[in-house]
Amino acid sequence: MERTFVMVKPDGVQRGLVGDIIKRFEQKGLKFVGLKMLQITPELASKHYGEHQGKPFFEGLVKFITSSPVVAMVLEGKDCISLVRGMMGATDPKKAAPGTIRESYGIDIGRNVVHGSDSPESAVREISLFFKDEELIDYELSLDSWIYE
Ligand code: D4T
Repeated sequence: MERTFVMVKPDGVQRGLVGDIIKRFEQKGLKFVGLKMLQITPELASKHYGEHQGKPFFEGLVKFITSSPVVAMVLEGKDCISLVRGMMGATDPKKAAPGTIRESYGIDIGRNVVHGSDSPESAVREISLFFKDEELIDYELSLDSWIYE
């Protein structure tokens, strides 16, 4: 089983999309092992988006991500990093496949509603940036045998 970090960004929270987005992951069969709302500080934003430092959109990205609360979560499931990336769709909502979260809810690349880790290394890094160990809960889902063969 793999874990990934997912976040409903400020636009998703402001637009009342949290429930719909969480519902998609629940209905897919992914397990929530951590879930919370928080206000991202500029310091946390710079760490999270460190790879984009120096790019033209960096300043706007930090301003946006710190502008209002986000909902952060850790999901667990088989191949869930690529599974969640697929469910979110391409970074630019205009290029996202039909039915994906970003295609369904977004228009501009800088307001693309959700974030999900893009690799196992990013997942480990992002989970530890946003969650303490004690905030992640290990438990069995009784439905697992109806989701996995
Ligand atoms: P995140 O990290 O938000 O899940 O997005 P992606 O992993 O899909 O895409 P990314 O890291 O390349 O971009 C991070 C973040 O920056 C915004 N962005 C990106 C932007 O506003 N303008 C741009 O030109 C790009 C490339 C959108 C997502």
